[in-house]
Amino acid sequence: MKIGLLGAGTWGIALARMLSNTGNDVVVWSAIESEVEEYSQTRKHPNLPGMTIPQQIEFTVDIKSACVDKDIVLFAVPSVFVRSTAAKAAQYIDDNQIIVDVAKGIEPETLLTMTQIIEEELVKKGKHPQIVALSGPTHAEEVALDMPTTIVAACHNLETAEKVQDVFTNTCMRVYTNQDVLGVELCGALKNIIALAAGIASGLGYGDNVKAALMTRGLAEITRLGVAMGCFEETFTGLAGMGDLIVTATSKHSRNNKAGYLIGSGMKPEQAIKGVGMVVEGVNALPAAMQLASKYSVEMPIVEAVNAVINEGTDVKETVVTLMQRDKKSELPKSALDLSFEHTVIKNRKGLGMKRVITYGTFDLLHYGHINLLKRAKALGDYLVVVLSSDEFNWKEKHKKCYFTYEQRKALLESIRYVDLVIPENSWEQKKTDVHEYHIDTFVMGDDWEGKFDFLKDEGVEVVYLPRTPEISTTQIKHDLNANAAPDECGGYS
Ligand code: C2G
Repeated sequence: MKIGLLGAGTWGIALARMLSNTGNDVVVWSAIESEVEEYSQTRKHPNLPGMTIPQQIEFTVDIKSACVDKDIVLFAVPSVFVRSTAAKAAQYIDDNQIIVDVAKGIEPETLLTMTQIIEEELVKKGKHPQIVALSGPTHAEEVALDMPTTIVAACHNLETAEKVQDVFTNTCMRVYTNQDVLGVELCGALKNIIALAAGIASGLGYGDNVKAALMTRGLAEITRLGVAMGCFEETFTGLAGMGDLIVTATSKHSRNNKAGYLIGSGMKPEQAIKGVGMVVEGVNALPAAMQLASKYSVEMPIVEAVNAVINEGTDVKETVVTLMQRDKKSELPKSALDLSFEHTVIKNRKGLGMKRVITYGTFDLLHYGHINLLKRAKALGDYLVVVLSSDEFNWKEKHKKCYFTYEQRKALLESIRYVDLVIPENSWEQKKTDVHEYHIDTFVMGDDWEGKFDFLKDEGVEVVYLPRTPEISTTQIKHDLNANAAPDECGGYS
């Protein structure tokens, strides 16, 4: 394979060496002329002392010669240079190439991941090649010494992910594929922040207990955000998530861990970053992480604590104490019963590529108008989630007094074979997170709501309004019930 590698940083050079040693033609581009001259002459990289750069690797400052006529163009520049590098390279890239990105981060101004930025810049020049995110527990220092390593090749197109898997797999590197690109990239970007936190804790003199707590709870908050953004939970317990977090938060090689340690030891953040002498991606990822947490209303206490220390000058010790004293939390976001039910139903059937539909309503005095709506909604997919208005929501927000309680209405709905899951509707706003949390493809409502929920299209959801069933409504039934009800002997109503 002919491979153009953009960026002569530690990770880029370690990968270039690996790819060259496994028989690929590798050209490395760098914007820094002095780097190109030094590396091509000395065949040494300052951060990889135990490694020699193969003679076969060509170095250049001409980005065209690193892109044209290549099978793969690999972005290995720091996250902050991905957009400018993609803008430079776009004119030389064509659609039948595979673009691979190993940079990890999220752009604060746009909240885009690295592959999304590259795609945006290539589309500006009318280019639409397949793009793969390559991410996992991979210290360059260990890859440079041919130590066994695993990594994830993430692409929406499985065939493309498998092609990259073939090119990067060798006796030292084992590659797994994953189609949840956003999940993989989110892990890669946000785990650096948790690594900063772990380093800060060590710098404060705390031990492994706190480090383990930060890693476990840190992964939990990254997972919560990812699921809210429509990613698969499994991605976060995989190599790109837990795997990468472990190496980054515990390893002496980790720049984020090192920078955190210096800060925890009392150094100012800017001094600590200078002290590490390399890019500390966790610091770059903070603004975006804070914005995403607020956009998707996900609590991320560890990210917030690190942000307070790095960007708001809060006292480190005080921050850790606050973090450890947070209100008591259950480790399970939902009751164990709900979780196991969802897992058995959603997870088992998700693998069948099932389409998930959601609808919302009061469904009081369940009648054939409701049933007809539910039947048509289910026909649009394989799994129907009914979000049932709670008694409080009905009263406060819809000024409806229900004939049946929430539990009674829920029991009736669960007896209908079209309905797969019934969950409570407690607010108008929850739709935006529900559609991600339940991996919804289609939102359905009667056309009396025509247009009211079109904003869900921005969440990647199909919005469908179905014609109401005429001549039947809960209001009408209530009215008839009262009008025709015969008072029984004690004056009550049956
Ligand atoms: N419906 C219908 N035909 C009827 C009556 C109702 O198609 N004759 C549909 C409504 O359009 C709605 C669903 O059945 O999509 C549930 O109706 P309601 O219980 O009246 O729900 P509503 O009060 O509209 O609550 O956040 C959205 C709200 O919870 C919707």
